[in-house]
Amino acid sequence: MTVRVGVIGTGWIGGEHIRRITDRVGGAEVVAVTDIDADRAARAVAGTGARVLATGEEVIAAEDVDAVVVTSWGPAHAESVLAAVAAGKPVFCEKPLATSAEDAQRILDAEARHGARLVQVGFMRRYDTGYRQMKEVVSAGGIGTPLMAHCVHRNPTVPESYHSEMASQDTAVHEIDVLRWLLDDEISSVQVLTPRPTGKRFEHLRDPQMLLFEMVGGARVDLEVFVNCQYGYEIGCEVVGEEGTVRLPEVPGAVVRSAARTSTPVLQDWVQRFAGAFDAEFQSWADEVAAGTPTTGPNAWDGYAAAVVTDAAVRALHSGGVVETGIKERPAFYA
Ligand code: NAD
Ligand code: NAI
Ligand code: ISE
Repeated sequence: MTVRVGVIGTGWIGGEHIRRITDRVGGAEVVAVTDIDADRAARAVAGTGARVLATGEEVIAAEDVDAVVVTSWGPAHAESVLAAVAAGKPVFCEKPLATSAEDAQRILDAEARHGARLVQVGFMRRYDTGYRQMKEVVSAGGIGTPLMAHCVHRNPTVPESYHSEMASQDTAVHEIDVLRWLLDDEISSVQVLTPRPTGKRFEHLRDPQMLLFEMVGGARVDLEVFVNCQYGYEIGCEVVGEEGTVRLPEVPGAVVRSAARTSTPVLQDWVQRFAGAFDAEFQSWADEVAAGTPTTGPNAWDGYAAAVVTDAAVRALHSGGVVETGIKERPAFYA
C-alpha cells in the first residue's frame, strides 16, 4: 500500500519533508498540502502532482489523505493534531507537539478517547546513527550508571521572530527528548541561567542560555543553547557514568591541508546534520502507517513530557530559580 500523505505547513521543513517523501521514502506520496501562505504551498509542490487546499481541515478531511504531516509553526501544531486524531488518521507532527503542557494534555485525552495511538512527534535524533550508538552503550551498561550529561546546541543565527522562550520550546526540546530517551528517565527540575548576551542577536533575545536539568533518578545535565554562534551548526552530547563516558561522534568531513593549515568543514544547519535521521524517521513512519500498526517512534506521551519540561523552563527563565516539572507517571497506554 502507498500511504497518501497530506502536509500542513510548507515552510522550510515542510518543503524538506515533501521532497523527502517524494524522492527518498518508499511507499509514500504527498497528495495534498496547505499553508496560510498559499503561494508558498504552490511552490512547495510544483511538479509533484499534489494539490493545494485552502485549510488544514480540508487536508485532514480529504478522502485520499491516509495520514497527515504537520510542519506549520509550533503554536499551530496542537490544533491540527487534534483534528487529525478526531478524524482517526495517523499524524506525524514536527516538534514541538504543543507549546504548552495543557495543549499536549488535550492530545493525550483525544488519543485515549480514540482508543489507539495515532501520533508520532518529529524528534528525529532518536534515528541518528550517533545517538543510536550512544543509546546502545548506555542501555547495555557500557558506562555503568549514568551520573551526568554535558550538551551543546548551537545554531549560526536565528530570525527576528525567534524569541527567548523558543530557546527551550523550539531548540532545547530536542535535548529534552533525547536525554529522556538516552537515560530512560524523566526530568524532575530545570533552571535557566543567562550569561552575558552576545551582541550578535536581535535586541529582544536572551542568547546564549544555559539549562540545568535534574533527572528523577538524580543524574544532572547541563545544556548550552547558543543560537547566534555565527560559525555553524553544532550538536554535542557526552554522558558520564560510574565506569566510563560515551560521546556523540562528530560527523566526519574531509581533512584539508592547504596554505599551512589543516581544516575540516563545519556544518551549517540541521538539514545537513540530520538528513540521514530524517530519512530513517520518515521511512519507519511510512512503513508502520502502511502496516496499520501504531508507530513505534516518539509518541504523544513523549511530546507531552517535553512540553511539561519546556513549560517549566520558560518559568525558570523568567524567575531565575529552580522549577520542579511535576511530571506525572507515564500512563499504561504509552508503555
Ligand atoms: P517555517 O516558518 O519555515 O514554516 C512554517 C510554515 O507553516 C510556513 O510556511 C507558514 O506559512 C506555515 N503556517 C503557519 N501557520 C500555519 C497555519 N495555521 N496553517 C497552515 N500553515 C501555517 O518553519 P520551519 O523552520 O519549517 O519549522 C516548522 C516546524 O518544524 C517548527 O515546529 C519547527 O520547530 C520544526 N522544525 C523541526 C526541525 C527539526 O530539527 N526536527 C527543524 C526545523 C524545524
Ligand atoms: P517555517 O516558518 O519555515 O514554516 C512554517 C510554515 O507553516 C510557514 O510556511 C507558515 O506559513 C506555515 N503555517 C503556520 N501555521 C500554519 C497553519 N496553522 N496552517 C498551515 N500552515 C501554517 O518554519 P520551519 O523552520 O519549517 O519549522 C516548522 C516546524 O518544524 C516547527 O515546529 C519547527 O520546530 C520544526 N522544525 C523541526 C526541525 C527538526 O530538526 N526536527 C528543524 C526545523 C523546524
Ligand atoms: C529548529 O526548529 C530545529 O528543530 C533545529 O533542529 C534546531 O537546531 C533549531 O534551534 C530550531 O529552531
